[in-house]
Amino acid sequence: MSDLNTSAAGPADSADAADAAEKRRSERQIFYKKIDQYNLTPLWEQLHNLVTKTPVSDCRHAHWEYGKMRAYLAEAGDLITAEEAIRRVLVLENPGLRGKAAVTTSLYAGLQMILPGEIAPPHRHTQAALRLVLEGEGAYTSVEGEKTIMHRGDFVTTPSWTWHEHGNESDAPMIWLDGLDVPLVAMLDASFSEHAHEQKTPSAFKAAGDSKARFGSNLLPVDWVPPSPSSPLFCYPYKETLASLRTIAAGEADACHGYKLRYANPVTGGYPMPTMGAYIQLLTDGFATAGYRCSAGTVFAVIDGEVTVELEGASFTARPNDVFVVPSWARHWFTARGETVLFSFSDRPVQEVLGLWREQR
Ligand code: 1HN
Repeated sequence: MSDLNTSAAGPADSADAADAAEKRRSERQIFYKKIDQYNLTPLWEQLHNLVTKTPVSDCRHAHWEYGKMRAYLAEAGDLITAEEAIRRVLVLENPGLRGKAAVTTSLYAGLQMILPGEIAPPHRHTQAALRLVLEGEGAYTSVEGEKTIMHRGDFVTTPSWTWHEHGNESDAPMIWLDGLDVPLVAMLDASFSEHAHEQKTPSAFKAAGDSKARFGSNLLPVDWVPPSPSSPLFCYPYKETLASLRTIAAGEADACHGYKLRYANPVTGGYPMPTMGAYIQLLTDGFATAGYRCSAGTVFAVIDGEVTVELEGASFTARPNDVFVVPSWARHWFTARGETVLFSFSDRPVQEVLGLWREQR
């Protein structure tokens, strides 16, 4: 009897307990308000949001169809010149991150168009850029004074703090996907930039193909010491990439990736740039991948073929030049129709050097 009396609260007791809890809550709220004026806040109210069991992100899966983006870019071409715009780009904003110029939490993506005869003036910035050429033939990007003529599917890099400009001497529009580490650099408060007119010594002219000759042909300049963690090779031609994929496709496919390669810095074997990894993968007709997820939110672009993507309870089919996003830790499945080639990029190099990157097959 006495046991029952002490352990089971009667109606009066529970009302007292509720009053006490309410009093506690309101005392805490008063306390929080008081310390707030002094720029202090209690960790215990948000610890569970800060240290989650698995990644929790505002980044959502997303899919942009090329036909729609292409039509809007054409309209933009009537509204503004490349010179006026500096860069005529439509930013692909993640629907969960609107207003932040972010395609994933750490990365930026945009579709850039340069019309015949236009130039996009030289500048440099601490943000690193990559390009995947989607449409057109023969326009150029110049990096550190070296021109690269671009073809569809080519992967072109503009490492941090390298001078770069674009020009279109062909007779058709040139369109490419830009990937930059803009949100990451913003998070680190490390944005610096310069325009060519502010520069006293313009970068020296180099012959087209200079970097491929020096670094991309199983040769290196004698006494070469990498001056930066970025690849000295600026262009990875699709013609060669596709030949590699088709050659390895004679072997066994990886259950989650099909035939997947990463673009490499030929000097170090590392990533082309320290903040962004870039990848190319081939899925044979009808290939269905096993479920896969990793902690690096990833932007994909379809180069050839067609892929049906299942993730987060949704499903969509991406066709050539479409762009889509797989958020961090979102398990996804791909099914290919026709020989399908997917380009992708992510912040995996950053996560790896910080010891953060995880995957689950
Ligand atoms: C940039 O420099 C380019 O050089 C494209 O083509 C997009 C987005 C944000 C910041 C710099 C380019 C950019 C960018």
